[in-house]
Amino acid sequence: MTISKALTIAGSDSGGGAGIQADLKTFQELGAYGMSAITAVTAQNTLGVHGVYPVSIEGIVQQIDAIGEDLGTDALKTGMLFSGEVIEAVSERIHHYGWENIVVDPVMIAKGGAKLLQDEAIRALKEKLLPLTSVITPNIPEAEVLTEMKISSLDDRRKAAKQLMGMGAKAVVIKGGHADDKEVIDLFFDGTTCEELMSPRIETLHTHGTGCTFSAAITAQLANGMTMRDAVLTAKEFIRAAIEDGLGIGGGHGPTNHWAYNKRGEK
Ligand code: PXL
Repeated sequence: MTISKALTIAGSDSGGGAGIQADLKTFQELGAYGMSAITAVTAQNTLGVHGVYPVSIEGIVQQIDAIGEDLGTDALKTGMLFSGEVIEAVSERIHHYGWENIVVDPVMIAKGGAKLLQDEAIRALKEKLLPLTSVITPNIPEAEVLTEMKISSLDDRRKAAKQLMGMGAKAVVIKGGHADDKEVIDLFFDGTTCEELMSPRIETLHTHGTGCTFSAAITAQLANGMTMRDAVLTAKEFIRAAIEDGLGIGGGHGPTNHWAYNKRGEK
């Protein structure tokens, strides 16, 4: 049996709904062996981010090297990278190991407004990480920051996706959750086809970690050998089930249900 391996380079969420914790749970559910390099520790629950403790560059690089020199990986995702310095170091290591299937979730701010990426880091993200990226998965506010354009219409989203491809990403998913369309329209663009992927909008407060979970599901399925389009389609089903069957825990923005996708398959 060959084991699919997936690595997440991201922040820790003590509340377990987002970050490294969401990624590893998602990898496990989709049958990929999960590994992590932690970039920052957050003290966090469903009510908000109470503290951010960055890991040193040396500490981050050493975690990545520990994996690169022994286990290797079939796919990886980046989440909270926090600073330009971290982005430069992580990009350099990805290049060094020649890793493929690079999923970039350009995490910028947490739901409560806490900054998970410093402003100066945007340039490093565009110049160093985007050229290595297999797929980038911004929401609309993140896509606006990266492209420096206001995104209102669906046509704006198409233009933004093309611009992100022009910066080096091989595929783009602009997530439609933040738009006010009746249905959620995620735009998938891989350089040849530009597709609108629709799903029903689910009214809930419990969406903490949805971006992390979605990009982790893509990563796991790329590690499993799926094509990009199929990986994105599975990730949509995974996150839909996880939101629909929410856990209802915590007093604020609660986590999604990482078991839901597989539990449905068992019925
Ligand atoms: O969902 C973005 C995100 C990513 N990574 C960490 C987080 C959050 C949101 O709160 O805490 C560690």
